[in-house]
Amino acid sequence: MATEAGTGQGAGGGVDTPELSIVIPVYNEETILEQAVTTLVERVRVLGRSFELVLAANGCRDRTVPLGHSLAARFPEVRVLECPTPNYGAALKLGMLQARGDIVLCDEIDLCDVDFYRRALDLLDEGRADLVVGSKAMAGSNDRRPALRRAGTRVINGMLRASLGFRGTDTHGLKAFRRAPLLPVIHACVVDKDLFASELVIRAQRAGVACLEIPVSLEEQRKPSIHLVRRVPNVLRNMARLVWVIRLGAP
Ligand SMILES: Nc1nc2c(ncn2[C@@H]2O[C@H](COP(=O)(O)OP(=O)(O)O)[C@@H](O)[C@H]2O)c(=O)[nH]1
Ligand SMILES: [Mg+2]
Repeated sequence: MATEAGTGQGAGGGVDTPELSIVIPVYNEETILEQAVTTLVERVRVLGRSFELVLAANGCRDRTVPLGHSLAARFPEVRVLECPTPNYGAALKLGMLQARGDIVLCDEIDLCDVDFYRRALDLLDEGRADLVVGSKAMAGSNDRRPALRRAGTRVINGMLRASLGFRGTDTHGLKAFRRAPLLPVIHACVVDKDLFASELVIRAQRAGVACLEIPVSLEEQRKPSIHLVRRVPNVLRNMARLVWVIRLGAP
């Protein structure tokens, strides 16, 4: 069962229905959490839109959760959600479902890419898309992560294209969407961990949601919390499950 802590006075700088919900799953991030959140809140305030920052933590064994609570006490925009077991996809899904903004921005604590928010918000405002995906692999992107991780992105997305008819270059990481049209898509998703984000984008495309990819630049501040190789068995298992439920229409 998930629990929540915030300031008790509502999010979005004091409003209960902020325009934007920024959702960030966090796992054992005590070393960068405070600096990342402080800088992000300052930079998003400049956008001039009410917002909440939802930190979706689960299974943390370090001081991430108490630090999150002290940040929620300092900044009225910050909310902390907690679940017991480490699971990136489950945390992201919970954060999306608990989000109150008309627009949801999904980010990662080692990225905090406000430039992506700006560009994606323009596209959503102009009605050019209901889902904007930040791509690390399309023309114009600048992915400065190590070569193995860049290759991993290309392999996984190649497999998603071949096995699930994905049309695009990336499904993981930065996203912005209108909450209302995406809610049924989020509810339809069945896999968790790394592949939840991919399932969401693929189901959105299949449901006819207007999706757009835009290039992003990124450089990580630290290594990923779970090593790439340790993620592979779960990714393959969930990919097979997605082929089963999406392609073959199994229950
Ligand atoms: N709640 C939660 N967040 C996670 C988990 N694993 C990673 N994250 C968060 O997801 C984001 C991306 O994780 P990262 O380790 O950088 O992996 P990357 O996406 O491959 O770069 C960060 O904000 C992490 O704190 C998890 O098991 N649970
Ligand atoms: Mg990362």
